[in-house]
Amino acid sequence: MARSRLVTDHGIWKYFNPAYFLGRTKRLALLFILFISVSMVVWDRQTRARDHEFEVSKLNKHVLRLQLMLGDVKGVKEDVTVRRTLKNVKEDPVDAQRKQRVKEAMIHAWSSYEKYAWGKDELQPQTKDGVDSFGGLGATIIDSLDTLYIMGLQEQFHKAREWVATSLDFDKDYNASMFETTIRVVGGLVSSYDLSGDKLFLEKAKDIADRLLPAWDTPSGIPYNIINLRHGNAHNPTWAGGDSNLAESGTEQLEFIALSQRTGDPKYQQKVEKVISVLNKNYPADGLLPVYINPDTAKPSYSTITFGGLGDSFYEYLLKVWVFGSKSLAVKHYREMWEKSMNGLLSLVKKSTPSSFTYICEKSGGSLTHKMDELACFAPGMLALGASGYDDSAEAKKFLSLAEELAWTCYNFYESTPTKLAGENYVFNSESDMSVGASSNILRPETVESLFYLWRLTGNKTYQEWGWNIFEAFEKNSRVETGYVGLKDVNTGAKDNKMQSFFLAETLKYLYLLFSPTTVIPLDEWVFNTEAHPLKIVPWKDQVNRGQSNTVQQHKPTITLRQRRFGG
Ligand code: DMJ
Repeated sequence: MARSRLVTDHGIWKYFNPAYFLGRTKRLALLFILFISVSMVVWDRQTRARDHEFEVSKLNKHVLRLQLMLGDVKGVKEDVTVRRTLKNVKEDPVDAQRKQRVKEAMIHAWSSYEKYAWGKDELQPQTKDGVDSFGGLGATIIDSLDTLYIMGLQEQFHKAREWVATSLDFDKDYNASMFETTIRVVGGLVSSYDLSGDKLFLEKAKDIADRLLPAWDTPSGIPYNIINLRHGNAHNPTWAGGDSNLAESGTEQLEFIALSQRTGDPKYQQKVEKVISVLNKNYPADGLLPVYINPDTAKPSYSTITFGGLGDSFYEYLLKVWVFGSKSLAVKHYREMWEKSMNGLLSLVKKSTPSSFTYICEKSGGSLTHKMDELACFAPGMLALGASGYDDSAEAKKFLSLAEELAWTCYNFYESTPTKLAGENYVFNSESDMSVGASSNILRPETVESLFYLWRLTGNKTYQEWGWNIFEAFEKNSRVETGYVGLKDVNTGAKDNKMQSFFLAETLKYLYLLFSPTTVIPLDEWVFNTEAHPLKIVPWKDQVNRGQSNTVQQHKPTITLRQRRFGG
């Protein structure tokens, strides 16, 4: 006690004792002035820090704007690598502005993924974390590589490339979907190789493709749809009753043929081309295959026929391999099969009442179901792309106008809901046109994909307007601070918690290209895989002995759709 008193009464400690100031008014006043001065200095510093932060955030926004502009200049440089120059291309100012807005959306989606889910397959924006929906292969990174490249987002592209170099590991004890892995991972990597010339992407594509190859080792050559990436054992899901699914078994041709062409190793091409020859042996007269096939016998099982989920991209690839094979004799059978299937498609086409919307039915056991998936909205784009290949110009016109009618229907899938975003599928009832069936929207690309093809091939700016309206609806309903989410219900706008990797791979890429000059990824030099990864058309070599002549003979279109080279 005595010691503590001594301490407070002497030295510096006395100033902390209020009793000391009793009767020492001058000192008290001095202390007060000192206190006020210190407070003002502190307050001033805080205000300055706040002002500084505000200035920094303003500058950051400015830097972002400059980066976007710089990206455009770099974009010009990169377009040279895709063998075109934008020199002399006069961009429509509205298109240019819209393109910038889509690019900004990509930056938002990408930076949210970078911040909350880096290395995971997909971002969950609401819970601000990631989820491994595809076995932990960084699906969003691989799916985004070429979009970043095409948009001129170099810094982001290089960071993604570094992740592929240092962290991408396929040696996983994981039962992967060989379809999803092919279209996203093999497709994304080969496309990045084609765009950048960086061998790393090709090596990685080879690594994953080698792990998928045992899936084709079945008695018929029709692949199993699930394969373990480490052990290579393959099977079909039990819910499919042991059968393989049509779309999942017939949507690997572009990626694996491209891989054989680029590596010089025919094994990839052989496996996937065999699937088509096997199916072609008993191809039905109407070219419509049910969605399940027995992998032992290659015989179709009794099941639905559809251009929606489970059927869709099989038909898409018949046409695209024909384009990818430079429309040569070697790929003639793909075109023949596709034309048969398009005649079959005509038998599924109906018109709604009272508004006469054209739609594609499904078929089960000989009878039509008046239901159409949004997934089937890839068909207008496919029909437009294939129309110019008909020898008969009347056929070409017929299929192009069918494409245009279907695109109008698909656009109305969006326009007709309160959020202006499409539901997952629609039912058509007599006298009431269409109504939403499954009401979710998971940021799918098919309609904007078709609008992109129709815009490129017809030059009709209406398709750009429709695409812009859809983009604005995504901005309004799906954009959140931490990325983009789907909707659980397009009627109420209730949000889900997933930013699908195809939103960055496809939806935003097709929207960006919809407002870009047509010299960017021209359709006579590139073919988009079903995940929107562009693959470069290269001279078709006969890597596989198909037992037929392989003379490259260009198929001459009887009508030329507008494949304009310069934007307008
Ligand atoms: C994508 O993975 C591909 O477009 C596939 O062909 C269908 N499903 C999604 C997008 O909806």
